[in-house]
Amino acid sequence: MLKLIRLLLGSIIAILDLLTRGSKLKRTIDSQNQLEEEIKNLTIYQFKLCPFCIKTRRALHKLNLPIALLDAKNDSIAREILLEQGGKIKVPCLRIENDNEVTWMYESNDIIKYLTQRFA
Ligand SMILES: N[C@@H](CCC(=O)N[C@@H](CS)C(=O)NCC(=O)O)C(=O)O
Repeated sequence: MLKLIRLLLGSIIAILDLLTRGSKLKRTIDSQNQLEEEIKNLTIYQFKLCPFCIKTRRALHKLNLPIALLDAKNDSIAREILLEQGGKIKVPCLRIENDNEVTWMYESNDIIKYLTQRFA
């Protein structure tokens, strides 16, 4: 029953999000291309209907950041990697790869703040 309510609420939030999304941040073709190179070492582990993930995807849309998204509910490999390397199954989680170092950032507010500071 709780699962059904979550599914229903998640679906309503996802539809409202799609209907109320504003416009994307506009960049020149060159700066968008450069940014797309920079975001290649970023990945977001998420669930489709999690409200915190929807909030994060909304920020990605606004910032025009086509970061790779992995479905940690249905993709068993992504789920296992999140658990083993990130440390827990909690979404959204941003994986940041810098040279030889990998950081797993949990908490939607922290993720949005980090992306906004870096790319807005
Ligand atoms: N405060 C966290 C809350 C994240 C959260 O509670 N995510 C839920 C999904 S909505 C989760 O990962 N639950 C673990 C699970 O379902 O296994 C945030 O803002 O990111």
